[in-house]
Amino acid sequence: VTAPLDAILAAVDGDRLWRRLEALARFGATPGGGVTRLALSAEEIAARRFLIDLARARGLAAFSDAAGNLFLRLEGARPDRPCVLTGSHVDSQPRGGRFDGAFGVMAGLEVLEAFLDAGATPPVAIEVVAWMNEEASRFAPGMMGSKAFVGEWDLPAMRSVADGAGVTVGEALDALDAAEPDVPKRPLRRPVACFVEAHIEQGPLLERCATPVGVVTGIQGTRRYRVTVSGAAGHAGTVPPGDRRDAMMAAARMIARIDAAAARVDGMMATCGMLRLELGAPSVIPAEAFFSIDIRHPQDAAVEEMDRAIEQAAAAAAGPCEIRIDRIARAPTLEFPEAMRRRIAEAAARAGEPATDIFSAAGHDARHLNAWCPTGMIFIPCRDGISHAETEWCDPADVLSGARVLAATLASAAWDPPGGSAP
Ligand code: HGY
Ligand code: MN
Ligand code: MN
Repeated sequence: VTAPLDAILAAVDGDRLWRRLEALARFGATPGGGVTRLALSAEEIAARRFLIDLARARGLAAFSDAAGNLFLRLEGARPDRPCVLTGSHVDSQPRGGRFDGAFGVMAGLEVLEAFLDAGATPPVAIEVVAWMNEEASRFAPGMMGSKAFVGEWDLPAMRSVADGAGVTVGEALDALDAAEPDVPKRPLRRPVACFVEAHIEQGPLLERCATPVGVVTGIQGTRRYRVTVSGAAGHAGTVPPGDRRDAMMAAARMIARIDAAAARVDGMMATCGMLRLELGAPSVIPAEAFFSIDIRHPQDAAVEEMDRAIEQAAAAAAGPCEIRIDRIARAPTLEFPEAMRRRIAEAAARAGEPATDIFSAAGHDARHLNAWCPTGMIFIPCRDGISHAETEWCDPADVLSGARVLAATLASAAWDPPGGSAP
């Protein structure tokens, strides 16, 4: 039996999808046209309710799990068989964009509606997931929901992580449960036939080559750190130079060395995006500086070398202060399976959408699913490659192209399921 693909593709409605993306962007909307919808925040809980209502209005089922992942399910002819899974995340960076994550979730929902409109019942269920805390901006490290789903991180450890206000993931998940008493839970580590994540590129390459669809070949490796520099508070004007233990100046020396080390490695991305000072008062010598380091590179050896450079930078910069480096995340460069890349490329051809291979510089939940089941990703362009910013934008025509390739890929996987989950 082959998929009624022409009917499904004809039913993919770009206008409906675009309206849904606009509606989702209202949850946590910022004056600058972006969104602040942090993981497990009131804004994200409201956005999830919007998704659950949309799904139920079409007879789709909504589920969640102990890690706060949300699943919307189109039943298949064989409910007992592992489902085909698609989706991404609806949590955002602070003043982030309205397409990062959201495109993958809304395009997935659009595909389920296209199946319904085409009267196409897939042989196995197709589910759209919104992973909990992909972005790491409130609770670090990110991708908590997908890590917990595949068993890469245990729930008690995850629940103990606190945000800047001292609220733990566990407390936030309990508040989520209270807001979703009508959403049944299913176990983590469920068998899945395959996972396909649609996402904006968050870079400029597809736009530059005027190609609407990217077949993602892999994701570059990364390491994430938190650094605590400890010194001593004091009067900015009276503590003599030889007695000062200025945590900010030591942090600045260390960060300058990290910047110089990264500049020496072609293609190394190093970012210190978060810095908090104690006290943070202009005429008080900072007793503590707390900052993040995010390094990324396609070669694992380069990331390892940068890791050593970070250690050396701390030793050289500390002076009279103490420096503690906490490694909070580490992920090697990965390649998606050739069979999934080929399936997506063939789906693009079947949908009549131009596509090209592209490597992902940004991180995605698909990284963790790739260890669990056959996994692939579909990219669409975003304007000037801008993301993690309020000005993130997409062309509606590309949004439709991406959704059509996703539809063809999910239909192909449902009618001809690839391998299957890790045992
Ligand atoms: O940081 C990342 O790569 C992802 O966008 N959270
Ligand atoms: Mn994302
Ligand atoms: Mn992001």
